[in-house]
Amino acid sequence: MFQLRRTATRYSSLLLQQKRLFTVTSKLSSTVSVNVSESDAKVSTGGWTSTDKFVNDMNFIQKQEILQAYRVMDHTGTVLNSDHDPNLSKEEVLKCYKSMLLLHTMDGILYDAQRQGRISFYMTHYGEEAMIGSAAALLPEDVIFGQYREAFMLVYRGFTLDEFVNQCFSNDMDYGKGRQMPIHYGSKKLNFQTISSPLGTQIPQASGAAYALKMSGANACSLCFFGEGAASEGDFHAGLNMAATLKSPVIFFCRNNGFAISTPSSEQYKGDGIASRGIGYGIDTIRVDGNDIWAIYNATKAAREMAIKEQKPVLIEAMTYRIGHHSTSDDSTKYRDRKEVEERAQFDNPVTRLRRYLENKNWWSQEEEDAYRKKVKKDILVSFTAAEKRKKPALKHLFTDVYDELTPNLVKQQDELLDLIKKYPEYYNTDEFASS
Ligand SMILES: Cc1ncc(C[n+]2csc(CCOP(=O)(O)OP(=O)(O)O)c2C)c(N)n1
Repeated sequence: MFQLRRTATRYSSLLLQQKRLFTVTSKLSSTVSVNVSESDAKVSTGGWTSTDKFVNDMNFIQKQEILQAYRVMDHTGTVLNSDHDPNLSKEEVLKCYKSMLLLHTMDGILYDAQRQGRISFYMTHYGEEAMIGSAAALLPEDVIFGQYREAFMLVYRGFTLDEFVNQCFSNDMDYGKGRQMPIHYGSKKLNFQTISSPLGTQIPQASGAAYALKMSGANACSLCFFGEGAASEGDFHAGLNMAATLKSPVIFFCRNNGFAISTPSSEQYKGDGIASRGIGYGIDTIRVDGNDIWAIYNATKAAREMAIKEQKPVLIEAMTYRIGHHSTSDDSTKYRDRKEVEERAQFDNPVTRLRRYLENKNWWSQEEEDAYRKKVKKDILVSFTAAEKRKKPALKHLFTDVYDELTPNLVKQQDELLDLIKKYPEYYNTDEFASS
């Protein structure tokens, strides 16, 4: 009892300190507008004192009905309720469709390149191309935190083919200086935080970034992508709770594609997917048809508005299906029926849906499709060939960038490496590395 009371006192004093901190921050800088309202900083115990909150019946709750997914366009490309058609211009719709085709073509070439041993790893986006709707609904100042299957965002924001392939080849033009596996893209210019391999790390980071945006008074949000598998990580819960309690403008975007490598979602969770968890954390939540670009577009646009205007997090769960293997290190025929995959690819394909939408409007033809596919394939191969010929990053970058200046132990390690290379040139050919 005594212990409990002490913890409660400590918790309230922490909250009070937090409240004081907000006040101090606002007093310190008159130029920084702090969007934390007085009521945000108020201590609340949940108000479990009034008798109408208590009952004499003992009920264990098991929620039966599932949250339905919002859909705008069916698999024939027909908009079900015209009020929900975002009515983007021909140019805007074509930008989305062409981005899908480019991504699809790049995935094919880079996947094969890994099979030929020319790059070390790759991940495709097959089946998840409709996610591009989220890119179209955001503004460039919104900060993106990806998991790894989100190259669509970069394609849409204008990451060049050279930038994609230089990263996948880990050559001297790779922004990460060859320190990460392929597909770990990042772009400061495009507000796309660099991908990191351990699942879930990006989730609390996105909450933190959103809180920083809130504190600086920016008119922007952060958006965090993750898979339903990554939502089993502890970081997911920490990130959501932090954003909910600190009322931070972040869109949590779950790509629920049914699998976490070989683990089907039926073995990943027993509850109603990831959406139910958003509700549990007091976060406004929507489930959408993840193969419907317009459902994703509308939901993301509305979520962005809510997140920024009302300064709070929003969760979107997009229900889709991973058509490709998890990565080049996976063979999905070992754990799922090939026929099921073929059926999904044929009958509920996000690219075909948008293509039909375009055809219904007479905005696209087979000739244009053939010509565009041919052009992007050629462009990708030109970038690919150039990237493959470039040197690897300079060896010194094994040691740089962790500290501002190399520490004495790193200098020692670097000297040892250089001595070794000098002593055994037949084993350490440095010709393929850039000199600086
Ligand atoms: C902390 C951690 N555990 C395990 C892994 C290995 N791993 C990489 S991807 C992956 C599956 C993730 O599935 P999901 O989040 O559903 O995303 P999807 O690949 O389906 O897009 C696993 C287990 C990892 N990278 N990090």
